[in-house]
Amino acid sequence: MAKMTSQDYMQKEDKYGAHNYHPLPVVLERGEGVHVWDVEGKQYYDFLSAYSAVNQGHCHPKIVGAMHEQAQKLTLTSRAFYNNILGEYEEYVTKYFGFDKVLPMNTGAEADETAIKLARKWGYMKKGIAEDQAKIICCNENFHGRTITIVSMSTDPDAYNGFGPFTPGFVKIPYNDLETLENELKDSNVAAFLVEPIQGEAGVYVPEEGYLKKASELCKKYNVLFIADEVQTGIARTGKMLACDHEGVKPDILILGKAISGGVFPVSAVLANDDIMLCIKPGEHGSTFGGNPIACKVAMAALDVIKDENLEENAERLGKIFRDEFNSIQSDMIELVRGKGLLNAVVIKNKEGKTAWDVCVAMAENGVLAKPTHGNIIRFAPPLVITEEQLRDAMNKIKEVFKKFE
Ligand code: IF1
Repeated sequence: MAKMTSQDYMQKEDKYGAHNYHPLPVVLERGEGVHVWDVEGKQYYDFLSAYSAVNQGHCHPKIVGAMHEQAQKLTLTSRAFYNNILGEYEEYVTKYFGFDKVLPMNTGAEADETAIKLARKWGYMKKGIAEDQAKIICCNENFHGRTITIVSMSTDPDAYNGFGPFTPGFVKIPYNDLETLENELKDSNVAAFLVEPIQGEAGVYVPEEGYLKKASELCKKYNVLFIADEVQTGIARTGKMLACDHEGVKPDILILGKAISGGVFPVSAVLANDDIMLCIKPGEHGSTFGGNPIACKVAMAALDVIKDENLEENAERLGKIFRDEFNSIQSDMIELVRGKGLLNAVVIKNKEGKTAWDVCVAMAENGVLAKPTHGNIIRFAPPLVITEEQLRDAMNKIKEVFKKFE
């Protein structure tokens, strides 16, 4: 049988798969480190990292090895019984991030949902909020996942249109606006403030210096939990282990996902101290796969790699080079570059009908993969294992593309 082409693969997905995505016309077959290859053998730099899940690079041998080894012993017990891996992981990850306890889940959305349930429980049991009256403050242009409760917080019509009715109890305020936050915090029914330290999906919106610190102080002042969704910004992506670390902020509840497993397996986690975490009692929350032995082994290996390979420092240093190099590109399509560490975005100005999508298609042809968000913003997030030489090589390919559009 003739070898299938990219076109064949795309047609098969179109015929048999739900149309809930509009991918770039690239069919990938293999990944290693910062590179991926398509079915025709073309090599690309991956500058999306599966939306910051592959921070440790594709198919990292230590992480894949951990999965392979555990998969041959015990894959899943459910939480109906104990196993010899979960406790080891729980101790490892709570000490790694400095919290009393962890509630293990699988996807980022599940972790956000867990954090919302935990905050409400704490509101009723510890803050004395009247039953079913708990409110959670969230930010305009947020992205926390795709469940009905989470899109009930969304201000993006594409995320919520046609999915109502919505979960009540969310108060939406502008991001990076401390005055509005304080006004809303005065409502004694507010249990928590849920925020992304940098808004990823919205287009890598970095708040003003001191925003997170001040917001967490205001939450303390009004006895409201500060919840950091670090699913995308965490695990060294912004040049520190957590984006909150840039301001020395310790969230009351920390949400992790994506790169906590290096993109090898679905792993997410909610971390908190006992006074919050113990508000959920046996039988009140759970997940079939949450905290399964493979997930635990994979996550410990993935978190080891972050420290072993100094990926925080690498992200910090190379992120600066990336932004400097991008700012040196002379192109009237480049409106601005913003980001922290290796989570960056470029705002594109359309030119003669050419859009961010066209730039991404041209970059793919030139061997660099990235994808636009919200139409005119291109996010650039390579694996944190990228070397300076590879970064500069990729930048040269990107510069060639912008020169073509001149
Ligand atoms: C898609 C976006 C990024 C997240 C934050 C929770 C979640 C995400 C801060 C939920 C997930 C993913 C979802 C994926 C694309 C990607 C994405 F464009 F959708 F928003 F990264 F910016 N909190 N983000 O960024 O985690 O349930 O997906 O494991 O839905 O297309 P999840």
